[in-house]
Amino acid sequence: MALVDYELQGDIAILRLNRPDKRNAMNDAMLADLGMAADRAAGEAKAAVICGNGTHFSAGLDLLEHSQKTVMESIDGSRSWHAVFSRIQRGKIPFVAALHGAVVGGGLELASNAHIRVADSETYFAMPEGQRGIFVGGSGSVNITRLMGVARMTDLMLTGRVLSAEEAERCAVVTYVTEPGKSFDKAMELAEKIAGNASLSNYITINGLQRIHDSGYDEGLFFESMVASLTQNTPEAIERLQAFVQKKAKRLDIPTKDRQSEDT
Ligand code: 1HE
Repeated sequence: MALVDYELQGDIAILRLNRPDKRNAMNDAMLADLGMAADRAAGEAKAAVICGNGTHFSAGLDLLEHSQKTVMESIDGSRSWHAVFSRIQRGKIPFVAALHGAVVGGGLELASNAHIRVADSETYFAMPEGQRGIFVGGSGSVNITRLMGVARMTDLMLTGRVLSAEEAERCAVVTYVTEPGKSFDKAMELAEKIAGNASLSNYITINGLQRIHDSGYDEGLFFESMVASLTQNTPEAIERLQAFVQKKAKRLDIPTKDRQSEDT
């Protein structure tokens, strides 16, 4: 049985962590399945949703398997998490994480490598590494810290504090909170929208934005100009720009109640 279920629905790949009896704790076999599923999605989908089967998104690293590893095996393990998660974060297509239940330790590290995170209102988040006597190894010190900042990450890691979905939204760990049980539907809705964008725009957004943010001010602006001109000169961009000029483009989804009509 695959530890990550894979399904293609139209342009959207759906990756479901599939070890619900162990709360989707990530062991080496599941990580390998996740890598294969991410590669398959990159080859045939325009966007992906990652979620968890059962009552929780993920309880993080499989602590039983981890407790049997030598120092060198742990280093290898951590580097494998980095390699697989990079194929998600810096791959070809955007990933939306649909979160529910526990999003803990390595589960939050995985979610932090998606490009958008949606949680239902009962989701909770924690980094219990300190309590377990370990440190993050799945890119959390970089990627979760990028989302919430060093001060909050330090707090979570030192105190084991559990954040609610509402608190997670306030510190930008998630950008959408839904009713209980609805995070997957919302994630699919977002993935459909994303899949409708020009694929090069999506590619540059997921591969360029964070790199620009990490670079110096001047380098960032220069890189921005280069990728902007590269993007706008593709046939897909030219066609979309023409559609706008000819008033054939879809309008913005402005959230007003009295909007009369939606253009096609
Ligand atoms: C596990 C794991 C796991 C559950 N590794 N087996 N992560 C943690 O420290 C979180 C540990 N887990 C929990 O706190 C709880 O399981 C939950 C709050 C997530 C869910 O509670 P609950 O009541 O729904 O489930 P449970 O009864 O605690 O667990 C069900 C089974 O899953 C049980 O196995 P069973 O054989 O006794 O049925 C648990 O042992 C098993 N299970 N979580 C292994 N994590 C790359 S570095 C990342 C570092 C980290 O991720 S540190 C944080 C690790």
